[in-house]
Amino acid sequence: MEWRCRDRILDCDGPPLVMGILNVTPDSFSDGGRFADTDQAVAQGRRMAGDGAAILDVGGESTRPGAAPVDAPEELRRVIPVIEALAELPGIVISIDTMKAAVAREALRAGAHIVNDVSALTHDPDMPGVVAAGGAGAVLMHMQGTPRTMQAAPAYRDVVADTAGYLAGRLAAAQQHGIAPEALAIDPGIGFGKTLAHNLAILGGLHAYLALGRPLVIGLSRKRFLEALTGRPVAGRLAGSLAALACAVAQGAQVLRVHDVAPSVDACRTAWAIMRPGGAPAAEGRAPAC
Ligand code: HH2
Repeated sequence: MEWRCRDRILDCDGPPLVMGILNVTPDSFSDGGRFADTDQAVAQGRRMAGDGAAILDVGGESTRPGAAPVDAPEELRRVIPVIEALAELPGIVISIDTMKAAVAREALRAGAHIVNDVSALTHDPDMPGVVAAGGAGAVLMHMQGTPRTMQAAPAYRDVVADTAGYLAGRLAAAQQHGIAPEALAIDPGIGFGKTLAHNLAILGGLHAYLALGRPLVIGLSRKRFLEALTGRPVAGRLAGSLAALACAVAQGAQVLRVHDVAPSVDACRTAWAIMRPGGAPAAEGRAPAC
Protein backbone atom coordinates (compact mmCIF):
# COMPACT_ATOMS: atom_id res chain seq x y z
CA MET A 1 0.00 0.00 0.00
CA GLU A 2 1.21 3.48 -0.85
CA TRP A 3 0.71 6.66 1.16
CA ARG A 4 0.87 9.63 -1.22
CA CYS A 5 2.03 12.84 0.42
CA ARG A 6 2.53 15.58 -2.20
CA ASP A 7 5.61 14.55 -4.21
CA ARG A 8 6.53 11.74 -1.79
CA ILE A 9 5.26 8.17 -1.87
CA LEU A 10 5.70 6.21 1.33
CA ASP A 11 5.80 2.42 0.96
CA CYS A 12 3.64 0.97 3.72
CA ASP A 13 4.07 -2.69 2.71
CA GLY A 14 7.70 -2.81 3.83
CA PRO A 15 9.30 -2.32 7.23
CA PRO A 16 7.36 0.06 9.49
CA LEU A 17 8.01 3.78 9.19
CA VAL A 18 9.10 5.71 12.24
CA MET A 19 7.62 9.19 12.69
CA GLY A 20 9.81 11.23 15.03
CA ILE A 21 7.97 13.64 17.35
CA LEU A 22 9.27 17.20 17.35
CA ASN A 23 7.33 19.32 19.84
CA VAL A 24 8.28 22.98 19.41
CA THR A 25 6.32 23.79 22.56
CA PRO A 26 6.95 24.87 26.14
CA ASP A 27 4.32 22.49 27.60
CA SER A 28 4.22 19.10 25.83
CA PHE A 29 3.65 16.24 28.24
CA SER A 30 7.04 14.53 27.93
CA ASP A 31 9.47 16.96 26.32
CA GLY A 32 7.87 20.38 26.83
CA GLY A 33 10.47 23.16 26.60
CA ARG A 34 13.33 20.93 25.43
CA PHE A 35 12.95 21.94 21.77
CA ALA A 36 10.98 25.17 22.12
CA ASP A 37 13.86 27.14 20.58
CA THR A 38 14.22 26.94 16.76
CA ASP A 39 17.89 25.90 16.77
CA GLN A 40 17.32 23.18 19.37
CA ALA A 41 14.31 21.90 17.44
CA VAL A 42 16.18 21.80 14.12
CA ALA A 43 19.11 19.99 15.76
CA GLN A 44 16.73 17.42 17.26
CA GLY A 45 15.00 16.97 13.86
CA ARG A 46 18.37 16.34 12.20
CA ARG A 47 19.27 13.85 14.94
CA MET A 48 16.01 11.96 14.49
CA ALA A 49 16.48 11.83 10.71
CA GLY A 50 20.00 10.49 11.25
CA ASP A 51 18.60 7.89 13.66
CA GLY A 52 16.29 6.54 10.96
CA ALA A 53 13.03 8.49 11.18
CA ALA A 54 11.22 8.50 7.82
CA ILE A 55 8.86 11.26 8.92
CA LEU A 56 9.34 14.22 11.28
CA ASP A 57 6.11 15.36 12.95
CA VAL A 58 6.47 19.03 13.89
CA GLY A 59 3.97 20.44 16.37
CA GLY A 60 3.56 23.89 17.93
CA GLU A 61 0.59 23.20 20.21
CA SER A 62 0.41 20.60 22.95
CA THR A 63 -2.62 18.31 22.92
CA ARG A 64 -1.90 16.75 26.31
CA PRO A 65 -4.97 16.43 28.56
CA GLY A 66 -5.89 19.88 29.88
CA ALA A 67 -3.53 21.74 27.53
CA ALA A 68 -4.29 25.41 26.90
CA PRO A 69 -5.02 26.31 23.25
CA VAL A 70 -2.43 28.33 21.30
CA ASP A 71 -3.41 30.95 18.70
CA ALA A 72 -2.39 30.57 15.04
CA PRO A 73 0.26 33.37 14.94
CA GLU A 74 2.10 31.84 17.90
CA GLU A 75 1.85 28.33 16.47
CA LEU A 76 3.21 29.60 13.13
CA ARG A 77 6.05 31.41 14.87
CA ARG A 78 7.07 28.16 16.52
CA VAL A 79 6.84 25.72 13.62
CA ILE A 80 7.54 27.50 10.31
CA PRO A 81 11.29 28.18 10.73
CA VAL A 82 11.77 24.60 11.91
CA ILE A 83 9.92 23.15 8.91
CA GLU A 84 11.83 25.40 6.50
CA ALA A 85 15.15 24.18 7.87
CA LEU A 86 14.22 20.49 8.05
CA ALA A 87 12.59 20.40 4.60
CA GLU A 88 16.10 20.75 3.18
CA LEU A 89 17.12 17.35 4.55
CA PRO A 90 17.29 14.90 1.63
CA GLY A 91 14.51 12.30 1.55
CA ILE A 92 12.83 13.31 4.80
CA VAL A 93 9.05 13.63 4.94
CA ILE A 94 7.67 16.36 7.17
CA SER A 95 4.31 16.37 8.84
CA ILE A 96 2.67 19.28 10.63
CA ASP A 97 0.74 18.35 13.77
CA THR A 98 -2.02 20.95 13.85
CA MET A 99 -5.81 21.38 13.93
CA LYS A 100 -5.67 24.82 12.28
CA ALA A 101 -6.04 25.32 8.53
CA ALA A 102 -3.99 28.53 8.56
CA VAL A 103 -1.07 26.69 10.18
CA ALA A 104 -1.38 23.72 7.83
CA ARG A 105 -1.43 26.00 4.76
CA GLU A 106 1.75 27.84 5.77
CA ALA A 107 3.44 24.60 6.81
CA LEU A 108 2.77 23.07 3.37
CA ARG A 109 4.16 26.24 1.80
CA ALA A 110 7.27 25.88 3.97
CA GLY A 111 7.84 22.32 2.76
CA ALA A 112 5.65 19.97 4.83
CA HIS A 113 4.12 16.93 3.11
CA ILE A 114 1.54 15.65 5.62
CA VAL A 115 -1.10 17.26 7.83
CA ASN A 116 -1.46 15.33 11.09
CA ASP A 117 -4.78 16.53 12.50
CA VAL A 118 -5.82 15.04 15.85
CA SER A 119 -9.38 16.23 15.13
CA ALA A 120 -9.52 14.24 11.86
CA LEU A 121 -10.20 17.45 9.89
CA THR A 122 -13.26 18.37 12.00
CA HIS A 123 -11.90 21.24 14.12
CA ASP A 124 -11.42 23.80 11.35
CA PRO A 125 -13.89 23.85 8.45
CA ASP A 126 -11.15 25.07 6.09
CA MET A 127 -8.81 22.17 6.83
CA PRO A 128 -10.13 19.62 4.28
CA GLY A 129 -9.79 22.23 1.52
CA VAL A 130 -6.20 23.04 2.52
CA VAL A 131 -5.22 19.35 2.46
CA ALA A 132 -6.98 18.76 -0.88
CA ALA A 133 -5.54 21.87 -2.55
CA GLY A 134 -2.03 21.06 -1.35
CA GLY A 135 -2.19 17.41 -2.45
CA ALA A 136 -0.93 16.69 1.07
CA GLY A 137 -1.07 13.45 2.97
CA ALA A 138 -3.30 13.49 6.04
CA VAL A 139 -3.50 11.57 9.31
CA LEU A 140 -7.08 11.29 10.55
CA MET A 141 -7.02 10.63 14.30
CA HIS A 142 -9.85 9.68 16.64
CA MET A 143 -10.36 11.82 19.74
CA GLN A 144 -13.36 11.81 22.07
CA GLY A 145 -13.96 15.38 23.28
CA THR A 146 -11.23 18.03 23.18
CA PRO A 147 -7.76 18.06 24.76
CA ARG A 148 -9.17 20.21 27.57
CA THR A 149 -11.96 17.78 28.48
CA MET A 150 -11.17 14.43 26.91
CA GLN A 151 -9.99 12.53 30.00
CA ALA A 152 -12.96 13.58 32.18
CA ALA A 153 -15.15 10.50 31.64
CA PRO A 154 -14.48 8.81 28.31
CA ALA A 155 -17.15 6.22 27.42
CA TYR A 156 -17.80 3.91 24.48
CA ARG A 157 -20.24 1.15 23.60
CA ASP A 158 -17.34 -0.87 22.13
CA VAL A 159 -14.18 1.21 21.91
CA VAL A 160 -12.63 -0.63 18.94
CA ALA A 161 -15.82 -0.80 16.90
CA ASP A 162 -16.77 2.79 17.76
CA THR A 163 -13.38 4.30 16.90
CA ALA A 164 -12.93 2.20 13.74
CA GLY A 165 -16.46 3.19 12.65
CA TYR A 166 -15.64 6.84 13.28
CA LEU A 167 -12.44 6.60 11.22
CA ALA A 168 -14.30 4.89 8.36
CA GLY A 169 -16.70 7.85 8.36
CA ARG A 170 -13.86 10.36 8.40
CA LEU A 171 -12.13 8.58 5.48
CA ALA A 172 -15.36 8.90 3.48
CA ALA A 173 -15.83 12.55 4.46
CA ALA A 174 -12.25 13.44 3.48
CA GLN A 175 -12.78 11.92 0.04
CA GLN A 176 -16.00 13.88 -0.36
CA HIS A 177 -13.88 16.99 0.17
CA GLY A 178 -11.67 15.98 -2.75
CA ILE A 179 -8.79 14.40 -0.84
CA ALA A 180 -7.41 11.37 -2.69
CA PRO A 181 -7.90 8.08 -0.82
CA GLU A 182 -4.18 7.26 -1.27
CA ALA A 183 -3.32 10.44 0.69
CA LEU A 184 -5.09 9.27 3.85
CA ALA A 185 -3.85 7.44 6.92
CA ILE A 186 -5.74 6.69 10.15
CA ASP A 187 -4.93 6.65 13.87
CA PRO A 188 -7.12 5.44 16.76
CA GLY A 189 -5.67 8.15 19.04
CA ILE A 190 -4.14 6.42 22.04
CA GLY A 191 -4.82 8.53 25.15
CA PHE A 192 -7.24 10.91 23.45
CA GLY A 193 -10.43 10.40 25.50
CA LYS A 194 -9.54 6.84 26.54
CA THR A 195 -9.15 4.98 29.82
CA LEU A 196 -6.44 2.40 30.38
CA ALA A 197 -8.90 -0.34 29.42
CA HIS A 198 -9.83 1.54 26.22
CA ASN A 199 -6.16 1.99 25.24
CA LEU A 200 -5.40 -1.68 25.84
CA ALA A 201 -8.45 -2.83 23.88
CA ILE A 202 -7.40 -0.65 20.94
CA LEU A 203 -3.78 -1.79 21.04
CA GLY A 204 -4.90 -5.42 21.08
CA GLY A 205 -7.43 -4.96 18.30
CA LEU A 206 -5.55 -3.24 15.49
CA HIS A 207 -6.99 -5.61 12.86
CA ALA A 208 -10.21 -3.54 12.99
CA TYR A 209 -8.36 -0.44 11.80
CA LEU A 210 -6.18 -2.27 9.30
CA ALA A 211 -9.37 -3.59 7.72
CA LEU A 212 -10.13 -0.01 6.61
CA GLY A 213 -7.36 -0.42 4.04
CA ARG A 214 -5.24 2.63 4.81
CA PRO A 215 -1.89 2.98 6.62
CA LEU A 216 -2.29 2.75 10.38
CA VAL A 217 -0.44 5.32 12.51
CA ILE A 218 0.01 4.52 16.21
CA GLY A 219 1.21 7.10 18.75
CA LEU A 220 1.81 5.50 22.11
CA SER A 221 5.29 6.77 22.97
CA ARG A 222 5.73 7.58 26.69
CA LYS A 223 1.96 7.96 27.15
CA ARG A 224 0.17 7.88 30.48
CA PHE A 225 -1.30 4.38 30.10
CA LEU A 226 2.31 3.15 30.41
CA GLU A 227 2.51 4.73 33.85
CA ALA A 228 -0.61 2.83 34.85
CA LEU A 229 1.05 -0.41 33.69
CA THR A 230 4.61 0.14 34.94
CA GLY A 231 4.39 2.83 37.63
CA ARG A 232 7.05 4.80 35.76
CA PRO A 233 7.12 8.59 35.27
CA VAL A 234 7.54 9.94 31.72
CA ALA A 235 11.33 9.62 31.76
CA GLY A 236 11.13 5.90 32.59
CA ARG A 237 8.65 4.76 29.96
CA LEU A 238 11.01 3.73 27.14
CA ALA A 239 10.85 -0.01 27.81
CA GLY A 240 7.06 0.06 28.05
CA SER A 241 6.87 2.15 24.87
CA LEU A 242 9.06 -0.31 22.96
CA ALA A 243 7.09 -3.34 24.17
CA ALA A 244 3.81 -1.77 23.10
CA LEU A 245 5.35 -0.64 19.81
CA ALA A 246 6.49 -4.20 19.05
CA CYS A 247 2.95 -5.47 19.71
CA ALA A 248 1.56 -2.87 17.30
CA VAL A 249 4.11 -3.77 14.61
CA ALA A 250 3.39 -7.48 15.11
CA GLN A 251 -0.26 -6.78 14.30
CA GLY A 252 0.63 -4.81 11.16
CA ALA A 253 0.81 -1.12 12.16
CA GLN A 254 2.79 0.67 9.46
CA VAL A 255 3.68 4.04 11.05
CA LEU A 256 4.89 4.51 14.64
CA ARG A 257 4.95 7.99 16.15
CA VAL A 258 7.75 8.09 18.73
CA HIS A 259 10.00 10.33 20.81
CA ASP A 260 12.95 7.88 21.02
CA VAL A 261 13.77 7.25 17.36
CA ALA A 262 16.91 5.09 17.50
CA PRO A 263 15.59 2.39 19.87
CA SER A 264 12.20 2.49 18.15
CA VAL A 265 13.78 1.84 14.74
CA ASP A 266 15.55 -1.19 16.23
CA ALA A 267 12.34 -2.44 17.85
CA CYS A 268 10.41 -1.99 14.57
CA ARG A 269 13.04 -3.84 12.58
CA THR A 270 13.12 -6.71 15.00
CA ALA A 271 9.36 -7.11 15.45
CA TRP A 272 8.74 -6.76 11.72
CA ALA A 273 11.44 -9.27 10.77
CA ILE A 274 9.90 -11.88 13.05
CA MET A 275 6.22 -11.24 12.38
CA ARG A 276 5.94 -10.18 8.75
CA PRO A 277 4.18 -12.55 6.37
CA GLY A 278 6.70 -15.02 4.93
CA GLY A 279 8.90 -15.15 8.02
CA ALA A 280 12.25 -13.71 9.02
CA PRO A 281 14.34 -12.13 6.22
CA ALA A 282 17.55 -13.62 7.66
CA ALA A 283 16.25 -17.05 6.64
CA GLU A 284 16.18 -15.82 3.04
CA GLY A 285 19.62 -14.23 3.20
CA ARG A 286 18.24 -10.69 3.01
CA ALA A 287 18.64 -7.84 5.44
CA PRO A 288 15.65 -5.68 6.42
CA ALA A 289 15.87 -1.93 5.86
CA CYS A 290 13.54 -0.29 8.39
N1 HH2 B 1 -0.33 12.14 20.14
C1 HH2 B 1 0.02 13.38 20.52
C2 HH2 B 1 0.04 14.42 19.57
N2 HH2 B 1 -0.26 14.20 18.28
N3 HH2 B 1 -0.88 12.69 16.57
C3 HH2 B 1 -1.23 11.45 16.18
N4 HH2 B 1 -1.52 11.21 14.89
N5 HH2 B 1 -1.29 10.42 17.06
C4 HH2 B 1 -1.01 10.59 18.38
O1 HH2 B 1 -1.11 9.60 19.15
C5 HH2 B 1 -0.65 11.88 18.83
C6 HH2 B 1 -0.60 12.94 17.88
C7 HH2 B 1 0.38 13.66 21.94
O2 HH2 B 1 1.74 13.37 22.16
P1 HH2 B 1 2.91 14.47 22.15
O3 HH2 B 1 2.97 15.18 20.83
O4 HH2 B 1 4.17 13.83 22.55
O5 HH2 B 1 2.53 15.47 23.30
P2 HH2 B 1 1.86 16.91 23.30
O6 HH2 B 1 0.53 16.80 22.63
O7 HH2 B 1 1.75 17.24 24.77
O8 HH2 B 1 2.74 17.87 22.56
